[in-house]
Amino acid sequence: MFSFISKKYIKEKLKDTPYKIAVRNSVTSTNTIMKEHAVKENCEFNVLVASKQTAGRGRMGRSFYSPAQSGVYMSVALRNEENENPLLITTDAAVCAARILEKMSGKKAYIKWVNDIYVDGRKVCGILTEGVGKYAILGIGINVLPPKGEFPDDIKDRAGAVFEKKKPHIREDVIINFLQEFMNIYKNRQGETLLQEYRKRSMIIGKEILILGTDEKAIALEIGEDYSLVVKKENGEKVNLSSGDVSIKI
Ligand code: BT5
Repeated sequence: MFSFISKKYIKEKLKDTPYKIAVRNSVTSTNTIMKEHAVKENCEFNVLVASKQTAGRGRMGRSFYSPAQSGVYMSVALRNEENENPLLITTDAAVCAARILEKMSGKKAYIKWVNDIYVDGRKVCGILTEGVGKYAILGIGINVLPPKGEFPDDIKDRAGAVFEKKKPHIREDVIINFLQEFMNIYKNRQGETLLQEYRKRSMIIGKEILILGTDEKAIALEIGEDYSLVVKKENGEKVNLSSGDVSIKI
């Protein structure tokens, strides 16, 4: 039976939080809509959740497949603190998503630098943080359940879902757990502790990678203090890759 994400269920469980939650059945992109709001009004801790996106976005103009009855697509508006690196929102959210998905599914969740979560060797979640004026819009898409049919051809070899079978309110519980855990992390910035966990969950350290754009091969050595990826190129040169200008293929 077709079902949309229940706003009532989420609101009851998230009563005593600063979040202001809106739930829609279908939108173009929760990030795009939240960005439009953020230029016009005060929207700290506004959350927009959608059961489906028709124009879900990834980084660098890529798209994020967002079918109904399968995933959770949401955006959270946060203050863009001047003295803080917005990348930390992405990395905090990655640790948070990995924690809750692992807890809920019992399966180990890894982070693929810098913004993807992998379970059973497949990408189950992507994160896109975008700055707009005073706000940073944290967008997160999670493949909670397998899509009807299959994933599209271009991603079917690497996309996966966290759970195999439907359970009542599973998507709502993912949303609730993520938002609760994220607020906890956000309010008690755990700096070093989160970096340690990010490093521990990182799945590309020691592996050969391909730096997209340049097509150079390199070995991923470590996650730096600033969440850059330290790699050793084939010519022996060590470089720090920043998240903005590269993608990595394993
Ligand atoms: C991301 O970008 O993975 C960030 C995705 C963020 C999506 C959320 S949903 C709510 C909010 N509103 C939005 O419009 N976006 C955010 P990137 O690292 O660039 O990865 C994109 C690539 O992942 C694509 O080019 C595909 O190869 C692959 N991909 C697309 N859809 C996928 C899916 N559902 N599951 C796994 N991989 C996918």
